[in-house]
Amino acid sequence: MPIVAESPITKRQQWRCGIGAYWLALGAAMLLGASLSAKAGTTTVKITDLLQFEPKHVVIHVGDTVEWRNESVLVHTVTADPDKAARAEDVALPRGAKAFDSGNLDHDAHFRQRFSQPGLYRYFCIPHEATGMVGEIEVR
Ligand SMILES: [Cu+2]
Repeated sequence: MPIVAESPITKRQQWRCGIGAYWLALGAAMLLGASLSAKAGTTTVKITDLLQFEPKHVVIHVGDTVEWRNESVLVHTVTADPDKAARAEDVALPRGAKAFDSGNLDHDAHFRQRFSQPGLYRYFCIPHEATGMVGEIEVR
């Protein structure tokens, strides 16, 4: 009775298989990396009962979005409009950036703003500007 040997996998075939897996893994990693870098981020800023934006200063990248969430019981605004500020120093907009204003945000409401111009944005809350309710977004 003849012994049927299983076809042996040569060293060369093993090597090829290893190289193929390597390139497949590398390609998958590159695709993942590309999709992660292409996806713009969202940063959350909380509006607190202490009449503060938390964090007060955030750093984001061009194209990112900031979402403010009103976690306090009071009405607040997120306003970066020089025409609505009592004090000029409470607002800053990079050259070419448009003013924005969330309008009144009730408890649990949120407001999103995407930033496409790099630079420093300083904004305030209309009802609480006098108490120093000011925040900053640094867009790099
Ligand atoms: Cu406020």
